Amino acid sequence: MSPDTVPSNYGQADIGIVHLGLGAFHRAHQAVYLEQHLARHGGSSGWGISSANIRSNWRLVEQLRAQGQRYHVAEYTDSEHVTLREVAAIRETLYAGEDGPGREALLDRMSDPKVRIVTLTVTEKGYYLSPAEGTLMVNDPAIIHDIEKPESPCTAPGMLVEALARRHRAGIPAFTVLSCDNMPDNGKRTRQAVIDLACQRDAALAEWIATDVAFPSSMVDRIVPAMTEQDFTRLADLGIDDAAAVVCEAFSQWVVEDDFPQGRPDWERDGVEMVNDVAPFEAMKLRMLNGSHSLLAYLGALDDVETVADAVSRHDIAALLKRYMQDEAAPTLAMPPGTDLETYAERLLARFANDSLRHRTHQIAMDGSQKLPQRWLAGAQSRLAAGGDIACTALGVAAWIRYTQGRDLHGQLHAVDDPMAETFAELHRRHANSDEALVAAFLGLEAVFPKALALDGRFTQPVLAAYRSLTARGVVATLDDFDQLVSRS
Ligand code: CS2
Repeated sequence: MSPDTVPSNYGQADIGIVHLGLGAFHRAHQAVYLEQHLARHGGSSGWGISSANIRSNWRLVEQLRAQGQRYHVAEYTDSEHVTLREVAAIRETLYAGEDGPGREALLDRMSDPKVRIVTLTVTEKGYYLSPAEGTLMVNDPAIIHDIEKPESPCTAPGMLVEALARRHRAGIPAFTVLSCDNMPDNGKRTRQAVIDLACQRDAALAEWIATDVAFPSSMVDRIVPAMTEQDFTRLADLGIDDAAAVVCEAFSQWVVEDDFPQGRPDWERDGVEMVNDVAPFEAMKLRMLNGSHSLLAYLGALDDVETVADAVSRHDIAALLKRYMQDEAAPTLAMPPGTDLETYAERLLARFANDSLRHRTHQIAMDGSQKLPQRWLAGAQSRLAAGGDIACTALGVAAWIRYTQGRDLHGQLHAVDDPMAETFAELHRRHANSDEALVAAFLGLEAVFPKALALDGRFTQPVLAAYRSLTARGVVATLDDFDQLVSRS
């Protein structure tokens, strides 16, 4: 295979954006949009990026420095077509994970008047918001730390508050905060986290943030699996020796609420959709794409299915995803005219089937406590309010409960990567002898399940029936008899 190559060869760009969360997603999504922007402006637009990790992965920060802040993104349409892009939009990388110069360097950068936007991909749990209520978890040890030592924060909300406090003191206008994480109303949620934290420190600062800082929302979409040895070998075959490289799909979408009082790049010229209201796009992506992802991830992981492509190659799982999207997700969405959800669903299944990507079901299955509310539960509530069916969602919830046991349906052990993993283990220990008590205990987790849903028999009964079927008969038989299971529960 000979790839299409896109080298990076513009002049040194000034830094105008700070990004928190230098993961694979950021490198393959936002940085690529900015790469195109900077290439168009010959590097002179002032919107280069400084990217920081605040809690983990200092190695990547060092790696990028060692290779002159350049890396490759391999965009696979399918196994025959790949575009190899060189990216130099990330002008600086910082690690602020421990006390010391890294944290100060990041806060200095965030306080620089030339920085006018701070973006984030810190995953759902990085906001320290209760998943069900969306308020700041003031009893979390990391947040307690940031309340007690606000000048040396260790969380993303803490960094934002401290940097804004420094700007406020110095009379520098606030930056705009743009969340790029998979949460509904991610701008409003980020605002809530930052203002809740600032309130603990200084009411006047909180007031200034509430009036002066814009927190636009955005919907981000590109499938960017964690890199595997196999990916690095494939890249080596294409002549690329790059420890910071990322492999992803060719598809990419970014819809951004256009609220940048301090200015922004002319992103619309690079395919970013700048809109007044992101909410319908967020809901569509979260419930259709991410909701399907979680559904196939829990069922697949329980049945020893390694990747997303392997899962959708199974007729039973593909049929379930179609049914979920058509009957349970799409009817809950109110989209602007011209949006065709049927075509969107078909394209999602085609994207999932891209077997050039080794997107592991266990990767998607992590952090379920943070993901379920926006992917499934909000939709299920609106479906039930309309008298609709939620059988596929109930099956997903049952699979998630079973997954949190840390053992698949064939007896193989797996890690349960979730901030609530200890609580889950305790519930499994305590209710090992009763499916009914176990399911009730999980649905009673107020941090995850809205009370009204946990008390609604139209939800709890199908979850219990699906749980029993999965554990007694496995995934294949449960899906084979799915219609019967639905009519019985
Ligand atoms: C996935 C997402 O890991 C997950 O939970 O559902 O990372 C998904 O691949 C992206 O949101 C696609 O845009």
